[in-house]
Amino acid sequence: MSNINNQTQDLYSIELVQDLDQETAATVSGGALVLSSDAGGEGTRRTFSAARNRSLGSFNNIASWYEVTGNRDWFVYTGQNFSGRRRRLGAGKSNNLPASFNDDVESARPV
Ligand SMILES: [Ca+2]
Repeated sequence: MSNINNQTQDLYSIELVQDLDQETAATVSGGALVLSSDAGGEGTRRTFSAARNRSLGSFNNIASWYEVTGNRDWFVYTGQNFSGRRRRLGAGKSNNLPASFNDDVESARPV
């Protein structure tokens, strides 16, 4: 009986470790997307580094400028849950968002 319990625990442990590894790998390889509320990197800045940012929360429809750190491109979307229009932002780049995405980004993820 104690063997069964131990095995069950081991399985949970393995699952947790795998989840952490995937999250960590995505974070490391994906770098981060830095957004700011005003053009030119001014205003309030927020850094997104999760593999899947289904909603930017209080930062929805606010970003006017971006910077992509790390070596992976990012997608930003005008809708939550990666819906609406999509724009690819190049790794290592920073710029004002194009007019059609200005104050209109609600989700983001590394490519
Ligand atoms: Ca703005």
